[in-house]
Amino acid sequence: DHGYAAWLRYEQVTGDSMASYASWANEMVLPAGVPVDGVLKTAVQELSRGIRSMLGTAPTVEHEPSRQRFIVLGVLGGGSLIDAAAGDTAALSSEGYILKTVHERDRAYIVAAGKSDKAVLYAAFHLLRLMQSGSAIDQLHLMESPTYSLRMINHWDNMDGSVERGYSGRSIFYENNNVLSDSERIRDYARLMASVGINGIAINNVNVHREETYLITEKLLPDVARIAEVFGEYGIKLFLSVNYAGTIEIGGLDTADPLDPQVRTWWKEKAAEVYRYIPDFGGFLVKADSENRPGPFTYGRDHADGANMLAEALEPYGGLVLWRCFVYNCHQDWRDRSTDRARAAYDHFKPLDGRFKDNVILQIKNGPMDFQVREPVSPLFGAMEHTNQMMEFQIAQEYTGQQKDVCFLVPQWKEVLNFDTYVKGSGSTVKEIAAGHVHAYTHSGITAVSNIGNDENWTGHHLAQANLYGYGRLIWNPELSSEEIAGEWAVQTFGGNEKVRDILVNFLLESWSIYENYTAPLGVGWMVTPHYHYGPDIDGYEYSKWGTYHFADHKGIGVDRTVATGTGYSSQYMQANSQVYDSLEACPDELLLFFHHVPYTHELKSGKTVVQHIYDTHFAGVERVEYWIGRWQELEGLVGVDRFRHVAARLNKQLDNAMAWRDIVNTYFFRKSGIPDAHNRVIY
Ligand code: BDP
Repeated sequence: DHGYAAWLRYEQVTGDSMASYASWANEMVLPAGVPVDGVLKTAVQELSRGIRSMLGTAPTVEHEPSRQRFIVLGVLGGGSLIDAAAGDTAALSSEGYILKTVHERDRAYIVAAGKSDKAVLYAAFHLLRLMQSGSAIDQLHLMESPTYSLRMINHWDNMDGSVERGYSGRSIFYENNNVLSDSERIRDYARLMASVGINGIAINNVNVHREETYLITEKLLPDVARIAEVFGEYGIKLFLSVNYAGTIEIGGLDTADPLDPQVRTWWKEKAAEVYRYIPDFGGFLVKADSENRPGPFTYGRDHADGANMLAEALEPYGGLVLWRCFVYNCHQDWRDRSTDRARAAYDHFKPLDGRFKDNVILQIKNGPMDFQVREPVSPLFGAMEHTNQMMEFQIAQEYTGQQKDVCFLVPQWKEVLNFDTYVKGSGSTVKEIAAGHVHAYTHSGITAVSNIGNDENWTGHHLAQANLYGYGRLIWNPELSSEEIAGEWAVQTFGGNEKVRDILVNFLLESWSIYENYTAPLGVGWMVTPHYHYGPDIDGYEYSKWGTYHFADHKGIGVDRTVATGTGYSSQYMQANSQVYDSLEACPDELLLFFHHVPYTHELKSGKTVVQHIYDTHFAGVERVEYWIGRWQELEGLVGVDRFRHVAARLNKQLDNAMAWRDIVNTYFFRKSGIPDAHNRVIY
């Protein structure tokens, strides 16, 4: 078993549940007169497939019930059985659904019905999830709508088949500068994504090289349209990253000035062409003026000019521009302490509030730097009342172990979502802002960089599948706890054995903190091998142009981002937060070195000194990896041999990595500070 089915394994059900499920699932009733095509057809197929796999036989599909128990599937308003059961569904969004067990005098049935075909598909997957987890379905009374309207994935896939920051093989979309013709794998991917509610996927890297620039031309659009069709069957819209300088690269013009009429016309014609091939195309994702990518700055224009130019082209078709805010100077002089990369997104975009068209959404990374193991929440999020925004997470574990080390990121994402920005007083959490509840956004939601590739198990490490699953579930419903999500995933992916479940869940829940323990301390970030971002290199980014410094010397460490003596980054937050971050006393330990430069002897809230904290956490991180290696061994025979061995091997790699970090970090700070470990452990 190589993990290809991920969480859609649908293993044969046994025991008591079997008889119960079978009593319902022999017959599927679809309202008469409704054409069963498109996404609705997918819903019927998925439900049949799952049931056949779990119970041995697929349900018969009827228009009129012939049994005493059955499942009814359909769109709300589409038939008497559904409507009688539905009750008041005004609160449901267009992607919302009900799952309800109705008991009448002489018959009973489960209604899985939604506001749209897509919602029916989500209802079907929900029912399958319950059955796969061994939950009772005799008394269902559920109503669900997704919290976010855009629930997206961004692929950083290149047409040569490589994946930027990919840790699980090559692209499933491209090879050798061609779009792959085998759609089977893409379909299986679409199934996985739809099963957790993803409804938009951008299929190419935000760094658009020359080859990918052609994705929006007649040369490649027929191939892209095939992918869009497969996604479309699963209710997923396709998006493309575009090259801001497309007019120059492939358009035969010598400018990409957003105010130039020829440039505007070119993009309008481009949009028309794209929509001819892909009528439900989602829109363009753009990385401009960032890390050497072209952008409007070249022409003395700002990002509102650039984004609006593309938005105008997409507007007639309802298309969106997802404009990234990861804009900073990546050629800065490390000797010059006046530029702070953390400030950049806010400084660039905040003054533009209100200038963007309605079909532009600013896509903002969760932190001000770059997907570190620990960062504060970006102060730009929520700071623009009149501009649509969406959150960008990274499922790919670029800085969090690269799918060699286990790092379950749902707890990190939950912290971000629960962060209160105070932009409109208390309760203005990121969670509510991204949902468009704090400012009345026309469009908003959440996106994340994918962690999949063409490895048999999709994600390299089997346990990294939990991040993909967890991301989808969390952005459907951010009130789910990390534990619930990990538990759902574990049971569906590794079966119902309680010991297996407990070990997996507890390991996943602790894994982020373990990773943080043995890597860069107290929010300072970086300290990674330059370019690769795996493994320790304390000064790797210290004297470089990227704006990524820790400023360690013999007395202390940390970045002073306070108002009085530092870069003033702390003032980008609303006062309730800025006063906490700005104050050495109030700043939370885990972000201390992000905001303050302190002596090694500075005492943390925990009562330890900074340097002792560094020593202790690095020893503890390694010990916990050793502990979990031991626990994993207990699962031999309880999980399939392939997955057992694969995870065991990766855990050994993780241990090597953790030990390297521990030894290098501890030695570095021992040598810098000259302060010995209070417990006299070995520091070289
Ligand atoms: C960084 C990655 C780089 C991406 C960039 C981005 O190292 O590969 O291109 O982010 O988000 O994390 O644009």
